[in-house]
Amino acid sequence: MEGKWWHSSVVYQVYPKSFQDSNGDGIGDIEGIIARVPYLKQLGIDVIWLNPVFQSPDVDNGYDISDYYEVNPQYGSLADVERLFEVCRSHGIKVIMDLVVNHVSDQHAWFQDALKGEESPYFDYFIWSKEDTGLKSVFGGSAWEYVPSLDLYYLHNFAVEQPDLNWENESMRQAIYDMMNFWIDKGIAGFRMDVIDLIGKQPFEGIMENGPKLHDYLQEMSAATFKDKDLLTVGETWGATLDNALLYSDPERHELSMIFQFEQIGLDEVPGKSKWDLRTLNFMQLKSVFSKWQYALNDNGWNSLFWNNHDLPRIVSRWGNDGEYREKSAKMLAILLHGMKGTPYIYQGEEIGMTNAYFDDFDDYLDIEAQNLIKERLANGYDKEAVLKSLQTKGRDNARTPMQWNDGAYAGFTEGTPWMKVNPNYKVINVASALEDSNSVFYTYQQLIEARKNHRVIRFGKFNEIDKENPHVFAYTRSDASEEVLVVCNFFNHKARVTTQMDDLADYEVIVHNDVEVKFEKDELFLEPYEAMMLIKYKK
Ligand code: TEU
Ligand code: CA
Repeated sequence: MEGKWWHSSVVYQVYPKSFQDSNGDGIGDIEGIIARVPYLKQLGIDVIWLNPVFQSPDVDNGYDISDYYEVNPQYGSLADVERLFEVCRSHGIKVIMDLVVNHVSDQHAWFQDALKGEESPYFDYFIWSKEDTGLKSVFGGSAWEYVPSLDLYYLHNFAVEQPDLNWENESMRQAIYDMMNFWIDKGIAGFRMDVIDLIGKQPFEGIMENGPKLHDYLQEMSAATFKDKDLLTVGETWGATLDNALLYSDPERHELSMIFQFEQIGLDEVPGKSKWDLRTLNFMQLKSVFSKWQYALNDNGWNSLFWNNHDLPRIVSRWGNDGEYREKSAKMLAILLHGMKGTPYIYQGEEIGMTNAYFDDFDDYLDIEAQNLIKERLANGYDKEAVLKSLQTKGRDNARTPMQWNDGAYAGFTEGTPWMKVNPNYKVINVASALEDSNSVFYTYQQLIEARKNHRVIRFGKFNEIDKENPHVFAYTRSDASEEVLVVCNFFNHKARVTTQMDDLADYEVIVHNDVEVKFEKDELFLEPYEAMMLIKYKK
């Protein structure tokens, strides 16, 4: 396979508000990120995905953009952002930015002008209705907001302050492409495209995801912007299926490099209900979903690999064990994911095994989604404890607590008062102590990134699941003509073993392992709780 640079890259997601404050105002900023570039270099990542830093009233932490061409002063200036690009470049790190074009902020000049009514050239940039058709917002309540002065409703899939853009409007689309080219010209390496599968929406037909013109728009966007620029483009697509994943990422179609699909990450949710309605994760299903995606994109298209982002709870708290086996299970989850084919994404703090926040006061949940949920559920008679439990398990705030750099005040995140509470476990879980301990989760991530660089087979080898029926172990190989990598992961807090297809284990060398020795006897591999390994065999 002919490799593109992003086939060989590992991406690190920086959530600027919570990464590193440099001026004591309690809010992370660009200068703070610049100071931490050497740390990211040490980890070994190739690309930073920067969450939105554009001008914004910050109702949804930057996903409500009021000016695409300006930087939110709380993070710094446009010149600071350009300096960040420069510093990253000098460290061999690329930067991709968030592209939020399903909606803007209600403070954006387009929407403000549109509020004047039909004579505004921007009126048609938005979606208006004479009535509330019953559509629901992702953040709770109706997706229609009434504007008394116009006697009309506008569509907002997310917060009231995030009016949806009307992609049917050609001049709006052109304005978006101009803006994308502005940032491409500044030297960014690509875009992470927020809820991009909503742009083809047909709200009056009740279609939000995967609308009829979605792929036409993406091809048009590509042709107008990044098509010949060798950029990384990754679409956030909650409605992705195997079939449409290939539509997005088949290179012949010139749409996106890859997508984020969420099938495995939703497996602990009751199908058809909300993300708050939980069921026990079925491990066999997790294995089969991972494998299905790996097989489907073995030859064409490309996968992204992730456990976490700023919207998801911390994986070690979710499907690992954030008590006794925190480090062991965090490493296992890393090995399981990073052995697969695709581009891995690491969310800030994941590389040191940061955990959910477990705040027990409603006031510590700052996310608009959380605050809406609290209001809605308490008003509907839910028990306080139950609502708290939901937030502790699935709230987006879990991933958004400040990065834990050291065991000093506020975890070294700020010298002032942090905008959001620091997780109290920072005395134990922090970067400084991870760097001092050669056995820490950090070094497992470092080894996995290094292994991907060193072994073509990890980047491009064919995926094959083995020991499919094993109820405790996820095991697979990756192979090409000259090498074979074997990944074996015990997903549970008890011992397990692998009995099939292991007869030539003596031929393998260890690349990454979260235990001291490989226990192999009489064709059986014995695994300690959460033990995981990545081994390699050189074919003769
Ligand atoms: O997320 C899209 C999205 O649908 C999520 O809001 C998700 O459904 C939600 O987290 C479930 O709780 C993107 C961004 O990643 C998110 O931060 C934004 O809030 C959202 O779009 C709106 O821009
Ligand atoms: Ca700051």
